Amino acid sequence: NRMPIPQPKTYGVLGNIPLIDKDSPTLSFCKLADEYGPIFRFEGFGRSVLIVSGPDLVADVCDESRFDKGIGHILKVRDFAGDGLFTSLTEEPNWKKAHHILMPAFSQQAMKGYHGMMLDIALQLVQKWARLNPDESIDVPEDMTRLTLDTIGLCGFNYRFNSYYRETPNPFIVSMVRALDEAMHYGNRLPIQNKLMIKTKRQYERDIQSMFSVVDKIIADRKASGDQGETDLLSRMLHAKDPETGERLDDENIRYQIITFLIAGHETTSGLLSFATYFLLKHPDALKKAYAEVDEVLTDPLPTYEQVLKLKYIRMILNEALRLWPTAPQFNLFAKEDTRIGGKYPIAKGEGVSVLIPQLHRDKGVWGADAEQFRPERFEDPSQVPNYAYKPFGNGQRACIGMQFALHEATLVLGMILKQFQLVDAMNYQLKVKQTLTLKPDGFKIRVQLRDKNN
Ligand code: MNH
Repeated sequence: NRMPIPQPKTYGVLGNIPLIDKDSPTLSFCKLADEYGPIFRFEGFGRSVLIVSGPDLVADVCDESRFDKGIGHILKVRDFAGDGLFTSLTEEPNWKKAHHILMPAFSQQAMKGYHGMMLDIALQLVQKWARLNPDESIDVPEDMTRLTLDTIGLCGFNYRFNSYYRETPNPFIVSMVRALDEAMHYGNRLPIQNKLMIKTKRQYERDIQSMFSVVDKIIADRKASGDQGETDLLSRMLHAKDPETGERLDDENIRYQIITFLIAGHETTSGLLSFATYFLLKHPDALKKAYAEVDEVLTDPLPTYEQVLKLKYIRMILNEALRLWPTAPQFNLFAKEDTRIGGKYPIAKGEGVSVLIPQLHRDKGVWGADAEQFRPERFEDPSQVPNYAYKPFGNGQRACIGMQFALHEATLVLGMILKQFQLVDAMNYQLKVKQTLTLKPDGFKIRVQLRDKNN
């Protein structure tokens, strides 16, 4: 039972590329999956990848004995994230070393240590919103990005981006976003096009140098301060030894990890908070339950670590938002050997696979006929969640290290927002999803009113 793998129509040397909207590749892949099914071949510029979204096929490629993380699609990001956790192959020595050293710093237990710093930044958001005039609206993704960036800056290396005191992003972030954008577009151009884009190339190199100098200074300053504590990620990276090799991370690798946390840690979580807010605005029943929960649990002026853990319904809302709009919507693998996916689709050693998460998360066979509906109750009973068809944080040993961090931060801030504000859909927002590296609701604005006034 060897099955041929379908492939959409090709356009000469361009292969399947013309079928993809450059500004939202993942949604284009989802449309193709509707037409071509749970697995199809996609070709562009001489490369070929299997786009997989059927639950049984995804479960099979998640077998880590036959498949491992691929980085072909993010190779250019290594120009500035080097062999940091996100952009390294599993076999590179620094992956395992950093994985061992950093896992404890991202455990649920470790969140206790970050809670106060997360609260510091969340208060800045809540206070900003509380001081708006009634006719002023909030750009939700922008304010959520301020929050997540400032949070990882403070918890990561005791650095304040102070995004709530700026209209435009910090110069470091401007460089980072521009370099990321260039790294993502680079691979979709012909080599000759890339050669001709001299200005873009110079800007890219300048951006990378300026990121390096900011981060290297943070590391040098910390070393000079003689700190021995383990309050943030940076001090852990400077002092902790890998139990397996007895070695510490070197300064260059620490630089790459810091840049990695900034990239991986802020857009995804801000997208999650933005989508969750969007869904609450459009689902009054869920919003009502969420209000009831925060009123019952958040009884002190400031939420405690333990209270955040009790916000079960808020967590369910976040889980369901990540089901419908997983903000890191694809992850890539390669076959470690010649094998068959799901026992029938042949794949050669070294060939690439991309898991199309939004399509997997909306499979009606697994999630039911109402798979397209926002219904947090799906996550009420953890034993009823089909985990093999729910992969918002990736898979296995290469899954997201920041999951607890993101969920604690997001639960805390969503709880604090709901405790204080009534959300107002002043523009009757119609969802438009925008993709950079991650997904976000584009142009999403709301207004808020203090709840006390209305109760
Ligand atoms: Mn995160 C890997 C999603 C928040 C740091 N993250 C991944 C992967 C997914 C993912 C999917 C797997 C990628 C792959 O296989 O190529 N991450 C998310 C989502 C959120 C998120 C949806 C928020 C919501 N991630 C965070 C935060 C941090 C972080 C917050 C750090 C503070 N993520 C990482 C790192 C990796 C990763 C580091 C790479 C881990 C590894 O391979 O060892």
